[in-house]
Amino acid sequence: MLKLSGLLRKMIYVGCLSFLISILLFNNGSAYAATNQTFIRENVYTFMQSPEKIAALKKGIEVMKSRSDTDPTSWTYQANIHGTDDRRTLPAWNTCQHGSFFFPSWHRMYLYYFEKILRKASGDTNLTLPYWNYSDSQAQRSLPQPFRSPADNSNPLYVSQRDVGINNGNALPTRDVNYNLAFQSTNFLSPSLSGQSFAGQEVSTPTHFRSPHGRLERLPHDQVHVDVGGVDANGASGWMSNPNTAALDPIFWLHHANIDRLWESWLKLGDGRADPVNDSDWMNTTFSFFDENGQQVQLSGKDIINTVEQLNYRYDDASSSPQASVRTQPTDNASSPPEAVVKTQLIEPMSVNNKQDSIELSDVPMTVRVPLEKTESSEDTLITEPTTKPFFIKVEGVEYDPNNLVPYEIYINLPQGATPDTESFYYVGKLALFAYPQGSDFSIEITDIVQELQRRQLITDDTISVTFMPPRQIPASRTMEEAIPQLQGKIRFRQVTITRD
Ligand SMILES: [Cu+2]
Repeated sequence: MLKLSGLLRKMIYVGCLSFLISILLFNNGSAYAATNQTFIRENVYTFMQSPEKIAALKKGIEVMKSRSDTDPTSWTYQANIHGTDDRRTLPAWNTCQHGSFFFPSWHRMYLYYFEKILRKASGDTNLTLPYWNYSDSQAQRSLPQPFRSPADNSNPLYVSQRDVGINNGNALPTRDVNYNLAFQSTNFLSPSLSGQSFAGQEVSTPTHFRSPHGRLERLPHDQVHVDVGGVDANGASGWMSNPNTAALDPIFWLHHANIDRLWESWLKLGDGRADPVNDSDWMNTTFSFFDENGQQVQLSGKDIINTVEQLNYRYDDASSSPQASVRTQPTDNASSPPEAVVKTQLIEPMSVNNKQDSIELSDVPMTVRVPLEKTESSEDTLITEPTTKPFFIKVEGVEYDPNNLVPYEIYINLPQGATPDTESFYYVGKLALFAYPQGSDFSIEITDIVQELQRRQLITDDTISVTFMPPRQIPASRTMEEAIPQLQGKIRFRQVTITRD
C-alpha cells in the first residue's frame, strides 16, 4: 500500500511535471510556429478582396522605393538583381537565369528573399506575395484591377510602362497563357541545346541568357512578359518586355509567383515528374541574394526543393488539373473591332524567299512561305506524317532591340484578307524574344495548330505561310503615321523554318 501510494505520488508528481513541461513546450511550440509559420501565397483575385492586404503590399513597395538604389533592400536594387542597363557592377546584379534548367529554381530563390524584404518593409508580418493565375479563368486573364487603377503616381502598383490595352483591362490572349505543353513534359530537364523539357536545358554553370528556352519558360512565361510589356502610351515596349527592366513592374513578382506555383502543380501531376535531385550542378550551384536585413545570402537548388519545409510557404492552390484544351473559333470579320479591320487592308502577303540574307520586319504585315521538308523515306511531306513529334516554327538568327521589343503576332496559314485575331486558331503567339541572346533562334511550338489545320484540310500544299503582324494598337497620343516608322528594322532574322524535334 505504502509502496503503491508512493508510486501514486510519484506518478502524480511526474504527471504534474509533464503537464508543466507540456505547457512550456506548448508555449515554446507556439513561439516556434510564429517564426516558422507557413505563409500562404494567395491568388491575387482573392488577395485583392482585402483592402488591408492591398494596402500592405503598396506600403511595402513604397518603402522599398524610398530606399537608395545601392541599398540591397531597395526596389531598384532588387530589380537590378534580375537585370539592369546600369553600368555599375554591384553584388548579385544581372544574375537572372534564363534558357536553362536554373530558370525555375533561380526565380524561386529570388522571390523568396524579395518577399521577406517586402514583408519587413510593409510592417505587416503576415504579408505574403500573391500570384496572378491568368490561365485558368477568363475573368482573371486581365491585369488585376489594383495594378491599373488609379492610373497615376499615387498608386505604387501602377506603371505606365506597360501595354496600353493591358493597362486598360484587356485580357491576355488565351493561347499565350496555356501551360499544357509545359505540363505534358514529364522530364524536368533536357540535354544541352534542347528546350524540350519542363524547365529547360541542362547546363553546368550559371547562364544569364541562353536559348533555347524550356517549355514553361516559353509558355506562358515569355509570352506573358511580352504581352504585358506590349506597346505603351509612348509607342515603345513596356518594362515587362525586357529582362533589364521587368522586375521594376510590380506585376513581375505576381507573374513569377504564378510560374513558381505552376512548378508545384507540375510535380503533383506525377507520372515521373520530379526535380533533378541527382543532378549535382542543379543541386549545388549557389546563387547570391540579399535578405531582409541587407545581408548577402546564398542558396542552391538543394535548399529550395520543398517550399513548406525549407522556405515556409505554399500556395493556396497548386492543383494539377490539366488546363482545359484551348480550342478557339475561326476568325470572323464581322465580330472584329473596327481598328483591326482597317489594318487588314495593310495585309499584302509577300512571298519572301527564305534563303535570302535577312528578313526585316516593319510596320507592314509580312508573310513568309515556308517549304516543308520532304521525309527521306517517302514523297510525303512532314506534315502528312502522324503528328507524334512536335512541330515548331523556328525563326533563325534573330536580332532585335531589347529596349524596344516590338510584340509581333505570329499566325500560320492566315487566309488572305482575314482579320488577324489572337483568339483564332491561326494565332501562334508573340515573337517573344524575352531574354534571348542576339543572333539566337526563336522557336514556338505549333503541333496543335498543325493538327487543327490538317483536320480542317487547310494545309493543301507543301508550304505553310507564317505571318508576322505588327502591333495594331495605336497609342492614343499618336497617329498611325507617327507610330509606325518606329517599327522599321527593329527585328531582323535569317530565315523561318518549320522543324520537328
Ligand atoms: Cu520572368
